[in-house]
Parts: sequence; C-alpha cells; structure tokens
Amino acid sequence: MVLPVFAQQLPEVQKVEPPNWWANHTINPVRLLVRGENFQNAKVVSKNNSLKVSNVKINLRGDYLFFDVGIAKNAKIGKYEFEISTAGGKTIVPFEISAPLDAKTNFQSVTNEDVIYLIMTDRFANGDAANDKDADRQNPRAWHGGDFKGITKNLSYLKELGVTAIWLTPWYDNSDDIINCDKPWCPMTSYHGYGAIDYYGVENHFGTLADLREMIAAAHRSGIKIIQDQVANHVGMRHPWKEKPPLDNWFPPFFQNRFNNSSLLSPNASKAEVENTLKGWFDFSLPDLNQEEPEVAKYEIQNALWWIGTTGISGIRQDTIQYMPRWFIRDWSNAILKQYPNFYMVGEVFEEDSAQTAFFQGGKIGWDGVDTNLPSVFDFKLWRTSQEVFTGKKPMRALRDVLKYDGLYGDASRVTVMTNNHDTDRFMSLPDATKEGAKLHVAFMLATRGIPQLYYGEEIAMIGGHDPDNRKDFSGGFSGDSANKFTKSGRTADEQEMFEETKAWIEIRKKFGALKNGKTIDLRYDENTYIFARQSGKETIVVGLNRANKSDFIQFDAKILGFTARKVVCRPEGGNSTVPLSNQGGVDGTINLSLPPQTAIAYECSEAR
Ligand SMILES: [Ca+2]
Ligand SMILES: [Ca+2]
Ligand SMILES: [Ca+2]
Repeated sequence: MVLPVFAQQLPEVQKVEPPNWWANHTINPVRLLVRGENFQNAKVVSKNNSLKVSNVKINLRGDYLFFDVGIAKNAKIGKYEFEISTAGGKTIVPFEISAPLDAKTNFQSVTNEDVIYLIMTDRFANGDAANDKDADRQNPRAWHGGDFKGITKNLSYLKELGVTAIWLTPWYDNSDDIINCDKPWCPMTSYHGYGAIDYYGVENHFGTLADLREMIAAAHRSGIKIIQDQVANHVGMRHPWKEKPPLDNWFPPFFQNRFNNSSLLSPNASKAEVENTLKGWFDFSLPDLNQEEPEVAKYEIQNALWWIGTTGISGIRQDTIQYMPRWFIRDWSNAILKQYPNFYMVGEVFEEDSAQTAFFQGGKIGWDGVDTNLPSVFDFKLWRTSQEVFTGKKPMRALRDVLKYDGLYGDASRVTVMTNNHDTDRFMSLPDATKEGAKLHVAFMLATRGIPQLYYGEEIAMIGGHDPDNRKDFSGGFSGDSANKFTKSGRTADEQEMFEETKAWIEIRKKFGALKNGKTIDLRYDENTYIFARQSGKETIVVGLNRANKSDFIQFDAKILGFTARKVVCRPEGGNSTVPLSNQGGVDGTINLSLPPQTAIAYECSEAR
C-alpha cells in the first residue's frame, strides 16, 4: 500500500500587521503578524541588510506567522520585502519604513489647557455621500452617513465654540453587516465602531486612511487636536480572528462576564472572581482578548503606537480599560510614554466610585504593586453627582463631597471631567432638567479641576434618553435637515443661550491659568451653593455656583486665600452675569461677593494697589 503524499501548497500572504514602521523608534525590533495560508515550516529572510529577521513563529494551522524585524538606525525610508519559503514554494511579505510625521505639529499632548469635545463620527455631519453604504437615518441603530469629511467641514463651528481637542468614537474598520433578529434593537449595525474587525483598517463609512489624515491635518491647522478611541479589550464578532485565532489562547474561552467590577479594586477578591471580570466576554458577540498571551500584548501595544505614528493624534481614549490586567495597562502606558513623553491617555473606568476610578490612574502604586502610569481616567462620580445636583436631587455640597476624595488619585488635576458621553442620557432628558441646571452643570465642569470633556450637541441643549436616543444626528450636518444648528440663525433662542454659556465658560477657562492648573480651595458648600477658589501663583479665581432662584452672597476673610492687603478687589467674569463691577471688593480684609440666582459666576480677585 502506498500512502498518498500531499505536496504543500504555495504559501500565501493576505495581511501584514503592522504594514510599516519607523527607523529609530523606541519599539525595535517590531514584531510582525502575517495572515495567510500554508506557512508550515516556513523560513523567513530579509531581502535587505537594513532589516533583520528573528524569532519566527508559526501557528499549528500554518495560517499565521510571527517574526521580529530589527530595523537599522540608518534604514532608508521606502519599500522592503521579506521572502517566505516553504516546501510548497516562495512568496513575499511587503513592508515599509515610513517617514515620521513632523513632531512640531503632531503628537501634541492633550493637557489642562484643552477642552475636549466628543463626536460620534456617524452622527455629526455627512461630508461624503459616496461612503453612505446602507445608510438609514430612520433607524437609530443603522449607519447615518456621518464621516471624516463632515467633521473637516465643520471645524469652524468647533473653533467658534472654543474646544481644542476632539475625541472621536472608534474609527477601526467594523463589519458592514446589518444584523437582523427578533429583538427590538434589530436591525442593527456597528455604526458606533466598538466592534473592530481590523485593528489596522479605517471604517469605510467614515472614509479612507487618507481622509482621516486629511481631517487630522485640517484640525491641527485650526488648533484642534484629535483623540482616538481605542478598544484593546475585545474585538467584534466578525473579526477573522474569531473563527481562526492566530494562537489557541488568543481569546479566553467564552464565558459571560458578570461585571463584578469591584473585584478588580478589592485585595480580598477571589482569584476566580477577578478572572471572570478580566477574561469574561461582554457577551458572545465581543471576543475578549487575552493579554496574558505575550503575542496579544505585544500586538496591542504596537497597534496603539502605529496609530499615533501614522496619524499624528494627540491622545487615546481607551475603552473599558479596567477589564484588562493592570500590569498590561502599565506596559501599554509605558510603551506609549517612552516614545511620546507627556502623551495623553484616558481610561474608561465606568464606575461612580472615586476609589475605583482613582485606582486605575497612574502616579500611585496600588496594593498589587502596580502603578499603571495611565495619565488620566474619566471622573464618572463627579459627572453623576453634578447631574444630580443640578437637577435638584442632591444638595450642592455633594459636589464638594466628591472632590474631598481627590487625594485618592495619583494626580487629580489630570482627571478628565465629563459633562456627558455617548453611553449616558443627555442632560436635558434627565428628570427635572432645566436650562438653568444645564448651564450650571457645564460651568461647573469647566471650572473644576481636571481636563474638561463635552459631548456633541449638549452645547445646544440637545435632548436624548438611553442609547441610541442620546446619539441623534447633529441637525445641519445632514442633507435635508430642517435647521442648521452649526449657525446662529439655525438655533432657537434657548439653544443659542446654551451655546453662549458654554462658549463663555470655555473662554473664562482659557483666560485664567488658575482655572486650568490651580489648586482648589473650598469656601462654602451647602444646600444651594458651592463656592470655591482656584489659585495658581498670584492668580485667584473665586467660582460661585448658586442654584437657588434668589440672590445670595458670601463674605469671608481675605486671609483665607492668602491675601494680606487691606483691600482686595474681585471682578466678575461669569457667563451671563449682570453683576455690577462696583462693590465686589472688600476692605479691612473682608471679601464680599454676590451670587446671582441660578447662575455660575467667576470672580478674579487681587490685592488693590
Ligand atoms: Ca458619508
Ligand atoms: Ca466597515
Ligand atoms: Ca478582558
């Protein structure tokens, strides 16, 4: 009997990740992951002396190949090739050494000088009808057509408002499939971007990589930085890895995450509970990545750096960050900060608990011996409390009762304070919401410590309940819209009032370093008022928030703020305040400030000469 002999088929390369890299980068060698067929027993050689191949690894199915590429310092910019040879033949892996982007205009960190504006790309403005595949604006879970060109077109609106950074929901390529089911949320699509099918691809509904880079360059010319939304915890169901993972342990086996998130904070949690929270899948449609596999960790860290190097972005918002091991957050942060010191990364730790959000910010070693080095986290506790306070559900002193825990943070001044986001109900749709409350809420977020982040449409008092109702199209961004809210003439009086209040507080914040970087000193916190100073060097700003429908005033000893002169003058800067300029000072060391009803006001106080 003669056993049949199967000749090995020709090796075939389908995808190279990353497709390019840079010489003199802090990551060297870079590790390539090549997807294809028939890689069994492959040998890989570099066809150019500037690039060296090592550590070749092939998975059991022979459809994924890993190898290190050492890049010579003097490697020239241009196209390169690696040759793969097997018993079945030879093929080429294309690669490129790219020119680095200009560091003078790119990779600018997002700091306390900035005001961030969150845009859901699909819902902001449609600048290119050619990419509107299957768009259906009647279905809140379908693609609506918004894209990079739509953002580029409306940069002047953002500039007028005064924001200096845009956080865009994920632009990785997601599946174009329309999911049908018998549930009320079907048919649905991946318009939101949180189900990557290609970590190196750009969503075709938003444009091409070239469109993205053009949008970023245009934003930079307008003085606006870009923050990418990255999702390293999980991929989308239609990612090719789902059916054929590069390694057997690429994803933990499916088990449902019970979201016992506090197990991540507690030193007393069982290993099993922590394991469920870190490795459990959000649901069957979101395969959870296993960062304990070094190839996964390496892939994700390189991917983050590839996007920064390729697009010139200034920051990263990392989705659902707490569901990844803290040592991975540290390694990821360290790798980015090594290449781009001072880079801004903000983690989503969706917990209304300062102890838990603080645990994930860097600058402090946790009980587990890990300092994540993560520059920023969102302050979900302050966000919720501010909503509750300014819709009348909690006393004003509740704001101070959140901020009193600032010592838990590695650096509370770099926490990202959010007015709202795409996962939460819009302010004007909260029970008992009023225009006055919305104005106080945004003023407080722009005056308190941290880096403020706004959500598109809140500046014109848009309404919207639970997801996806909170993700409505920005009126004026799509053809056929009855009103163009990007212009004053398209806005109602109330919308214009909200726009002006937001813009005014952004301007006040820009004017005073103390509001951006100063320390906070509480002056009064009670049922209806919260008054605090922000102080930096010789600059003192007193912020007064009065939610009552009658005037109030505060009188205090100027020494509390370190003044020694007998006369201190405080000049009002507040939003739409009508407080007269006179009689706001103090003599004999006393400061008297009036607090108009339902108003946020800022006073600049200084010693009279
Ligand atoms: Ca479009
Ligand atoms: Ca797509
Ligand atoms: Ca996880």
